[in-house]
Amino acid sequence: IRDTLRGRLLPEQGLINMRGIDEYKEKFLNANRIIIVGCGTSWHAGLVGEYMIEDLVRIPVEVEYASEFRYRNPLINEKDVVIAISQSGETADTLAAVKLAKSMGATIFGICNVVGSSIARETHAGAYTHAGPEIGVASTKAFTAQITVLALMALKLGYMKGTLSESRYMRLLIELNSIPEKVEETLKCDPITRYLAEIYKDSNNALYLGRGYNFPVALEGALKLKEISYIHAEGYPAAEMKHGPIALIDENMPVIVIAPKSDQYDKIFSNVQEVKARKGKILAIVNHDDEDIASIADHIIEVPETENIFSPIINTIPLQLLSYHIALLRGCNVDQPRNLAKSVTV
Ligand code: F1P
Repeated sequence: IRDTLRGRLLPEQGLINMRGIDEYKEKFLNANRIIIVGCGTSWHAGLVGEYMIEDLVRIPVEVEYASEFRYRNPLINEKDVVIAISQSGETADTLAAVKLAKSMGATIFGICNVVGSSIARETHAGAYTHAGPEIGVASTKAFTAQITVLALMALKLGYMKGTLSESRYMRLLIELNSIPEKVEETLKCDPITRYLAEIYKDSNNALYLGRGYNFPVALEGALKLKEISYIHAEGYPAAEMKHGPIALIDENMPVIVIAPKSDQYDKIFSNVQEVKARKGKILAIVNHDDEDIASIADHIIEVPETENIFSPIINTIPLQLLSYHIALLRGCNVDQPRNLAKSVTV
């Protein structure tokens, strides 16, 4: 995250330095809509981006799996801006989606990690994540870096468009600058996740719940568990639980709830109560001073509080660590999970 922010975030001067945005400023500010495409983890980052951009910039955003977008004959024109997200920059579906949107006149902005990769070369402009090489197949630090780039973009565009007040802009800028320290603090939860992995390692299923900015985090937490531990897991918006998944809850169903302080805290507290009433086993990700959810959850992992829009960066970390420790305890190869390739180029 420090490398992603370096040279881009200058809070003392109230500036965000992103050349790719400056060069295509008119295209972004006059866009009819922004379409974000990506696969897997990168698609989850795109969902967080949707919430950020619609919240701060007030431009409609759609997020699509590149693998669907490329085949479904989408309607695109020159007033659309497409943001393509890919760690490797080589994912075949994302590359094909970019080429299709470009041929229909859209402006393409890339968020890639690998400099000079195929997707980066097809874009009009972009921002590298600078997350360093991802050693394992499953995308981890690339995810938090992608969200960080999306946060920088949303802040900069919101400020330029006037949809974000100067005071909120400055407050968010200062908070974003403190995220690297908060990430370091969050990493101290490693021993507790190791301990919890022992408890949860023999589960056959898991349900991840979050609301708002932390709904995509629930999806990503579930994907990490599937990818490296081979445990079936599903991510769901907590409010959707009552429309189906609640039927699955009993004493054998671990439910991982992402529940930082936010304006939706009371609502997620009642979701936790609903799970508790059905004897689900609850592991909650909460802020340090949490009382309500902490008092009824079976286990908690405490993380530092931050602005709601940056909370996915923090809350993803304990979920990644949990999957990592569970995978190790189950004897899985965390760097090279079965059936997965680093970049899916076919
Ligand atoms: C997309 C992705 C990863 C996943 C796995 C397969 O890659 O789905 O999110 O962890 O490695 O590929 P990318 O387009 O972000 O490189």
